[in-house]
Amino acid sequence: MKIAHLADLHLGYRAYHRVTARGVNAREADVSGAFRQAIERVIALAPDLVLVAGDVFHTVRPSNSAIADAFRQFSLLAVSLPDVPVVVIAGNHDSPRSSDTGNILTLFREIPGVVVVAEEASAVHLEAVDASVLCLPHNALTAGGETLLEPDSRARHNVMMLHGTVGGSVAEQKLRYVSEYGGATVHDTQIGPQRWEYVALGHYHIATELAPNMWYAGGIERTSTNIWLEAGGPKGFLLYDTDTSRITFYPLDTREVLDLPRFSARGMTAAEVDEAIRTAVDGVTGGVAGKIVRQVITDLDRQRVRDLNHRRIREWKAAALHFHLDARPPEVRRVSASGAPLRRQTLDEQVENFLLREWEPISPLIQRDRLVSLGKQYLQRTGKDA
Ligand SMILES: [Mn+2]
Repeated sequence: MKIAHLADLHLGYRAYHRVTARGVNAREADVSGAFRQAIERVIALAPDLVLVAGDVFHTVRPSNSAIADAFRQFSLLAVSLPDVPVVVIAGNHDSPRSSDTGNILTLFREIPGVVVVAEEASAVHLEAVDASVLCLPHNALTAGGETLLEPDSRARHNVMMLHGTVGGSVAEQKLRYVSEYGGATVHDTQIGPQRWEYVALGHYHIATELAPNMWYAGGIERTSTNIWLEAGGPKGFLLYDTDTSRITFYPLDTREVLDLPRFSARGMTAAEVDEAIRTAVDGVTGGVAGKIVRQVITDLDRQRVRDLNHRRIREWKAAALHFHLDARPPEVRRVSASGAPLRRQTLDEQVENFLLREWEPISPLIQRDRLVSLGKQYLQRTGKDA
């Protein structure tokens, strides 16, 4: 049996202020384009089963255009592969906190062949392929109470799909950073990948193997809170063949995101800093036009930021989809982070950690990543020790 495994589509994600010729946010259009490509590839691959491991939408209340887009693509998939079941679970991004809000994903149940599990853990039996898919959407993992994670002995194929963070020593080594907040954690011993033919994971945005038959598919575009951490690798989806235990990653054509190598401006004049930035930008193959680019410069105080060649920086900003010159002043005040003796937090990091981990947004419309970058901008403007 061949299983196509997609996750973290984040349809309706928006960032920056560029719009397409049709007035759509450029990044929303990118994500939509990546999904279109993914569906096209899946149709061409004609797997026996399609799994979507959560975060179909970026928000609990996506825009009408995002909903229409998703409906169109899932319908196309169903029409093109009429005998192939499609199982979708909800992730933390598309699960409302209150169950009476209702989940938009349930709309896709109207499409023949599409099964949606949005709230409770549920084993979906698929006659067509004689498979049982144990589905653990985000809310099933946060609801508390024990869910029995047992394969269905009557089914020929047993697959598990969950949206959350996997705990355990292997996962902790491989998931290099906690990129996604608000997810539930399941320990790998609870899952027991050896008991399943395949375990399809969603939530972590980089395609990652936790066991030969247990993978995060990663997102189809870069929509994490900190996209710079996923700048390097490709985005795409997976195809797992249960007969050969072989996994294949299918990369998608996505917009380039470049985190230029950071450097310290200690002891440099503004002109020298200018020169270093120019060298970095000139070194970008194909130039920065249309790309998402960041240059972090540490130990750069406000005075020298003011003296930079802003005309040229504006040109890069105009050419790129997003060009972020992230000038970080010398760190004067450092505070030890609790529970991490070797790690010292800067004020910037404290603000980031607070806004991302501790603070509860008062409205789902608040985009945490934008709030963090605003917070950092304000810190910088104080010209103090941010
Ligand atoms: Mn996600």
